[in-house]
Formats: sequence, C-alpha cells, structure tokens
Amino acid sequence: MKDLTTEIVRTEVQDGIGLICLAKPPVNALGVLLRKAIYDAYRRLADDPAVRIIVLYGDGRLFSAGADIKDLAKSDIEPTLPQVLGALHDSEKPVIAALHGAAFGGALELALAAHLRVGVQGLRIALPEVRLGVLPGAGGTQRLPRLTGCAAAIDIICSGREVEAKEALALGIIDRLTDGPPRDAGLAMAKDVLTGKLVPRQTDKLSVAFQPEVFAAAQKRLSGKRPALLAPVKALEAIAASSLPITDGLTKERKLFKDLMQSEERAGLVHAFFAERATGKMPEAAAMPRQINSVAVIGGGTMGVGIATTFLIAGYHVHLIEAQSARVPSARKAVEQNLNGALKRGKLDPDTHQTAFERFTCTDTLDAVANADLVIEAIFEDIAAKTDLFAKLDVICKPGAILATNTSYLDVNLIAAATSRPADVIGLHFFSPAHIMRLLEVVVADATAPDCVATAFLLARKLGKVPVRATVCDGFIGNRILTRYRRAADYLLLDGASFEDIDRALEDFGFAMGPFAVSDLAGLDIAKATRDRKAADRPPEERYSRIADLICESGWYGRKSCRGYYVYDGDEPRQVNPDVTAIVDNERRAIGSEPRQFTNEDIVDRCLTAMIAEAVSVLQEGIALGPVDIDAVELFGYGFPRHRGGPMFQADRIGPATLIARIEAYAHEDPQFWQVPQLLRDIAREGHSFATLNEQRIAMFEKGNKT
Ligand code: 3H9
Repeated sequence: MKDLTTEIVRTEVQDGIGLICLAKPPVNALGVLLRKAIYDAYRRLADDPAVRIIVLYGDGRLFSAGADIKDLAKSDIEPTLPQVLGALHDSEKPVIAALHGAAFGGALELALAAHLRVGVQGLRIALPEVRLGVLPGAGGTQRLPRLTGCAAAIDIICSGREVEAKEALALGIIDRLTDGPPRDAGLAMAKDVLTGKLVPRQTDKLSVAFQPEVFAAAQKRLSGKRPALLAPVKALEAIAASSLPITDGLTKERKLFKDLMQSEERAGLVHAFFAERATGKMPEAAAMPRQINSVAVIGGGTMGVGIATTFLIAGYHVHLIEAQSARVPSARKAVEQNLNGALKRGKLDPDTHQTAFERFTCTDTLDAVANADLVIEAIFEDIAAKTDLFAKLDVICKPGAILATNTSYLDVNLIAAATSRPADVIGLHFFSPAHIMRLLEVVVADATAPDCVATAFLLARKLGKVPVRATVCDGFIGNRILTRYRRAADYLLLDGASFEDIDRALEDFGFAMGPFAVSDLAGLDIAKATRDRKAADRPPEERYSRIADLICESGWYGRKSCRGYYVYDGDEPRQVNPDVTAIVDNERRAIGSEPRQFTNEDIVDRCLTAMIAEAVSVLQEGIALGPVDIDAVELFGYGFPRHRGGPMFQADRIGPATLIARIEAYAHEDPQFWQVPQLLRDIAREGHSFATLNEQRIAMFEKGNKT
C-alpha cells in the first residue's frame, strides 16, 4: 500500500484502487488549496499505472460543504472547480464519489462529474447556491438535469432544498445507498466496477429534452415569489441551457454564475449565512454548560405554549405550569395541536411525536418546577409579578437550576435580585410563535454566571435556534430597534404617507409584511397595553402618534377582530380599512400636520435609517457584541429581508457619511427623534466600517481566543 499523504488530502492505493480522502476540517470546503490538492492527487493517481479506478471520499462528519463561501470571489483562481471537475469527468480511469453526511453545492457538483456515486445512510445532498444568491457554477445546472430530468432539477436547484439519501437514490442522483464508513462504501463500489458488476458512465454523454411547459410553469412560480430574487430565475435560465451541447451549457452557466457574483443579493445572503454562525462566538463560549434534561415553563399563554412545544420537539421533558386551573386544559391542548402541526409539516418524526406526549405534563401547581434543570418564566409583562414569582422559584427550585425569564423588555437585573442566586438567572427571549421563529435573545444580566450563558447557547443550537447575546436594557436588541422603526413609520403616517403605501414600500424592499400589517397581526391591543404601561416614562418632548390608540378605541384590534388598519375577510387579500383612513385624516388635522408626498424610496430611507441609528446606539452601549449580532436579531426574529443582510450590513452599503447627512436633514423636522449616534460619527471620521468591527468582534471570540 502506498501512502501519498498531504495535509488536506490523503491518498493511498489499495488493490488497484486509488483513494483520495478530503481532510480539511471543519467541512472540507473546496477553496483554492483543497481544489489544487484534489487536482494534484487525481493527476498522481491517474498517472500511476498501478491504479485502475479512483475513489473520492471525505474525512470527518461530512463529504464536503461545497465551495468555500468565504473564498467565492477567488473561484477564478486555477485550477478552478470546473477545471478540476472537468478533469475528473474526462478521466480515462473511472471515478467514484463516496458520499456521507452532506454533499452540498460544489461538492455535489464534484460527485455529479464522477462516473458513479454511492451514498451512505444519513446522507443529505443539495445545491443550495441560490440561498447564497448565486447558482451552481461548476456544472450542477447541466449535470443534475442529465441525471434527473428537468423538473426535478428545477425543483432542487431553484429552491436550494436538501434532498435525503432515499430520494436522491430514487431520482438517480446516487447509484447506491449503503451503510458503513464512506471509504468502505467507495472501495466496495470500485470492486464491483473492476469485476464488471457495475458500469460507470459519463454524465455529460447523457442528454436531456427541453420541456417548454415545465420551464414556463417554473418561470411563473418564481416570478410570483416575494421577495423577487434574481438567483433562482438565473438558475432556471442556466438549467434551460442543459439541452444544449454540454460545453455550451457549461459556458452559459459560468457566465450567469459570474454575473450573480456581482449582485447585492449575493453579498447580503452570504453575510446572512455567516451572521447565523458568528453569534455563537462569544465570551462565555469556553465555559462548561450545565446538564439540562427537564424543563419547566411557567405561563400557559401563547409564549409559554410555544416554548414548551419547542423543547418537546427537541426531545426534552417539559412541565408546563398554568396558574389558573381553568386554563390548564386549553394550554395542554394548544401544545398538543402544535405537536400535531409539527408532525404534519415534517418537523417532527412520528416516534418523537409519540414520545413528546409522554414527556409532557401540564398542571397548575408551581411545585412541578422543583426538579427542573431549567425553568422558563413566560407570564405577563409585569415586573412586580415577575419578581414575586422568582422569589418563589428561589425557594422551590433545586440548586444549580437555571432560572430564565422570557421578558421582552423588563430589567433582568431586577428579576435576578429577587432571588438569592442571581448567577443562575438569565433572560431567554423567545419570539412568537416560539416553536417556529429561530431567534433567541440570550440576555446576560450583571451577575449571570458564564456557564449559565454557555448552557443557553448550547440549548439554543439543540432547539435549532440562532442565539444572540444581549445585555440588559429596555427592549434588549430587537425590541429597541423595533420601537424606533415603528415610530419612524408612525411619523410618516402623520406627515402624509398612507399606511398602505408605507407597508407596500417596505414589502417591496423585502419585508414579508410592512409595519402596519404586522401590528394587525400582533394585535393592536397588545401594543397599546405596552404603550400605556410606558406612558409615564415617555419624555414630554417626544412626538406621539395617537392613531393606533384611536383605532383600538374603535374596538378594532387587527386580524383577531377582522379589522385593524386593514379589513380581513377570510382568505381574501387585506383591504384598506376606510375608517382608519378617516381617523388618520382627522388626526392630521387635529395636530395641524400638512400632508406631504413621500416616495417609496423616502419611506424606506427613513424607516431603515431610524433602525440603523438605534442599532448603532445599541452597539455603542455594549448591548450587542457586534454589528453582526444585530443583523442576526433582525434577520431571524424580525423578518428583515435576508438578501439585504441586516440593518448593519445595509449601513455599510449606504455609508456612514450618507447616513449622518440623512439624519441631520431629518433632524430639522424632529431633533428629539433624529440624532446621530457618536459611534456613527467615529466610524465616518476614521474611515472604518461595521464590517471592520465585525472582523474585530469575531477575531476576539474566535475558537481558541476566548476571553
Ligand atoms: C458553491 O458550492 C458554489 C459552487 O457551485 C460553484 C463554485 C464555482 N464554506 O454550519 P456549521 C463553516 S457555494 C466556508 O456550523 P453544521 C461555517 O461557517 C457553497 N465555510 O456546521 C462554520 O464555521 P465556524 C454551497 C463553511 O454541521 C463551520 O464551517 N454550499 C462552509 O451545522 C461549521 O459549519 C453551502 O451553501 C462553506 N461552504 O452544518 C453549504 N460551510 O465554525 C453551506 C460551512 O467558523 N454549509 N462553513 O462558524 C452548510 O449548509 C452547513 O455548514 C453544513 C454543516 C450543513 C454543511
């Protein structure tokens, strides 16, 4: 046996079979170095007369995550991925790809260029490039349709969805599905080829028929999508070229890939990809998490029910405590309905669904918290009620239990001070519906212990959430920014823009719903109750819009009462509520506002600038660790359009000087609301960017550099 090991690929020859093992942790990303190493390894084996067939497989937990996303701009450096794959495809010696874990993007394209593919049970494959604002740029749009036909290729490529091994086998993407280590799977398949049991084939020699009706239907589907993204449409165009001779199709694909590399959409989506992962790099990451097996959730309202569901889906034992006995049955039923819904949507397998019912209890007695490792309070937002509850928990809970509050804006330090163990108290701010929304704000109070924070982050990942570290302030990261954004929208309404125009402008920007449509969904009465509670603290010079209060006083609370800013009639699209338009007109007259015209651009500029200004203040005060944490909060909790990267990413696109100029211009109308944060001035003066701050923030808490 010859060993030709290099650092990031290992090669060996066994019984005429040349093996190439990708060994570049953590995910065998196909960056410049790995591409070259694979190419060199392949050339050596191709030139070795002792080698009759070549197998590629991966080391670690997956085959490969595809091209190195950090290095996408270097995809032209030779050997390019298309060049490496072209060499493998045209190889005179058969090439087998043995896949395990995941083969995504360029990695699947590599496999498609091979002559046979074997998958190991548990394998997931995908061409997720459109989710990064590009398209498969190394033959995926040409080779996948040759194996599966156009309809399946369009579905997989234009959605970027993951395909389980069984489906991949049924679609002909892999030729065999087996158990065991990928190296063994590859060796077994190679032996079958050498003994004539299996016949390798070159994908490029297959042909695919152009089906105009399939493309027309896909085109229609994609053009109806909101937000209207470029990458899926361009991917469809590339797939359409798969009926051309392969070289023409590949040329077309490469051109479209390069065009997309220049798009804002690509930049925003790539930023979002890394934002999701960057938030886990934080000061307490090195602390040893506590063991959590059983969880108690207090409060059987929407939040408590959603939180209980989340933990049940993730396999935990959950006690839900609803103090009002009469409400216990409805809370229990709501959790069960959520679990049934998760089963239906495929988010829960039947076994876990069954055990979830066994792992769940719902009672009205607080004593049920006694043995819980984690207690999450999700009662109504009232500081006295919360401190009172935490004082009781302090007496009942076992030592070492984590006591968490789901408050969305109250002072976690005050809540912690109600106990004799403030080190065990933390904020876990879930977003509604808690079993669906991915954001989890982890609110670290002054005395919270590092292992408590580390536990929260680990739990979040187990729950499939994106945890973001915040410190204590009114509204933490997300609700603080939301409040400012909402006020900007309310002022636009007072000053002349209609609420439907404001909603439409922000929806065109990419938000799933504009701010007024969101208010209708969340319930106008809920927001009013919060405003009423905070009324005493409102500075007298602050401009206040009474419009939402007036709508509530008319008995319209939004969707739940079928009337709010809009009228909701069954499945019909929302209609403007003419009575609200009248309320707006009256209110403008009452305050002497002379309605002005605002373009869509004005509307987006003002709302986005308000958001950014508040976000910079949040950063300046140390509430968020870095700009990227704020982006993650907005992307995963507040519906900020993913392809726009988040408010701080947008701040860099707009530029600090332009932002300052905008805020100063708006400040002529309302100097109390529009103020330039000092950090923004500093960044402008020093020629820095939020991206620079992100680099510093990530480097500071990178693995092995935890403070
Ligand atoms: C492409 O292939 C283009 C080609 O068509 C054409 C080229 C010409 N690159 O997610 P995790 C990092 S585009 C660089 O936490 P998991 C990630 O940031 C690519 N880095 O693990 C993290 O770093 P850190 C198409 C990558 O087990 C670490 O690896 N491919 C890449 O939960 C661990 O990642 C994709 O879009 C990458 N490709 O999930 C797949 N992937 O520790 C993207 C990951 O410093 N990747 N990292 O934070 C994934 O979907 C998931 O990472 C995967 C593993 C499911 C693979």
